[in-house]
Amino acid sequence: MKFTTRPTAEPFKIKVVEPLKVTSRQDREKAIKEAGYNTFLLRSEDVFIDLLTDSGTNAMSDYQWAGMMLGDEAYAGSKNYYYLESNVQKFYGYKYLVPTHQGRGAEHMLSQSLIKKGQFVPGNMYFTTTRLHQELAGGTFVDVIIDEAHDAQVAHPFKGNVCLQKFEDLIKREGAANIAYITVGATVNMAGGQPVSMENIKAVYALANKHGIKVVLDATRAIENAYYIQQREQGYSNKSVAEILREFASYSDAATMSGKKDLLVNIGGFVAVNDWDLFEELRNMVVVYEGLHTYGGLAGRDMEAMARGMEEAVQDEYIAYRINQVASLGARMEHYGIPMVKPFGGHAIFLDAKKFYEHIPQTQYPAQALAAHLYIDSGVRAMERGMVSAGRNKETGEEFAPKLELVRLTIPRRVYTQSHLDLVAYSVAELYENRKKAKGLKMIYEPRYLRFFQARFESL
Ligand code: PLI
Repeated sequence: MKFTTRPTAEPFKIKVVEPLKVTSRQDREKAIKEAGYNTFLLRSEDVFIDLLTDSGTNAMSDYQWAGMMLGDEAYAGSKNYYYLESNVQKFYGYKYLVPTHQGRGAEHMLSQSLIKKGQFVPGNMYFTTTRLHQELAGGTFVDVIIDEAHDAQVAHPFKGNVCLQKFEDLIKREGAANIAYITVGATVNMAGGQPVSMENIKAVYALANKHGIKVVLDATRAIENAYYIQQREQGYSNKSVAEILREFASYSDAATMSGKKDLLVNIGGFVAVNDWDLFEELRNMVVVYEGLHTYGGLAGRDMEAMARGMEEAVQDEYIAYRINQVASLGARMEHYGIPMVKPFGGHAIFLDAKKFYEHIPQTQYPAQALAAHLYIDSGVRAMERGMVSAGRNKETGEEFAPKLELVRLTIPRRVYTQSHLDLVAYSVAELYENRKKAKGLKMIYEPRYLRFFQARFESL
């Protein structure tokens, strides 16, 4: 094969390897049946290429592993906490830091601190754990993302943007006092990893400020978002990702963070704020739910690894490689005409299961079925992001039928090589060729919360 463009190589080399178990199709058919056709219930051992999530599945560098040996495991005042705090101030610009065991620990405390029963919480599309914590605190989530985000095919450079009109209408309808805060997720996971523009977050911040409403950034993948701004938004092509990130975060009052994504670690998160009173409230709460305010459920070594991961994640060469590796998987599958969310997202390629399995009605969970079939074909583990993930309306008990019925092929950072991703593309293309024979699923067990994690199915 002749190259038509200059290949980009990984800006690192491999020092330690983890062998993978090779299984037969028969083994995999048995394993997925035992797992109730839910990829969350598979044993990791039985998975060949694990694209379930990019959360906590990243490979750490030698610099981060060296930092692990410098863990100061004091109960109080660990030096790793102070280092993490100084890096959060340097790279994100927030004044105060409360570490948490992971992102949902931060969401829990922030929701409980800021939401009064009956208030509304607008956001640019829901995320599962974020919305659940808002609801558990007595709030009601309102989706204020632009309409384009709900259409898998429409092209838009910043498909994660907040629709200012929807936000303003909500303020008019319910009154600013009934709005707890607005969350801006960057990039937007459930929309396919789509970014938010600088212009948009700036405008959201101005409108929110005018009405005395706080802006909370879900900074989980904000570094990946910053790369898109550098590549796509006028006036930013000469700025570094680090500079863009700092400006982006400046248009918010607080952030929740799952360090398990952008920050290249296996565990960790935090909530960061600018307001002293809110910090006081969070510091009181963290000792009840997570641990002392200088460790928040993390070991000192975990805080060190996260602080060091932050330094690596904002490097322009690294982030360009990261986003381009994901895009190259999408480009490969495009040759086979596979229906996908476009433009390609930052952390994952999302297969459009409604289009892929046109003959399977949404009530038979085509995305859940496609994820199971992909595992059977090649041992690739993906995640359903459709009707099963959307859950039920908490008032009526009816199942939500989201417009987007997707399978997410999520790429862990610095873990898989190009040949791994070639195999993924090949396997998806095979399933697409034989799609007419595929059958849907029936749910036979449904847990009360976040049902996608533990629900069980049978093949129809
Ligand atoms: O998994 P946590 O608790 O560290 O983080 C929760 C969380 C918050 N916000 C966003 C945008 C997420 O993507 C997120 C977790 N995402 C997971 C686990 C994922 O697989 O995408």
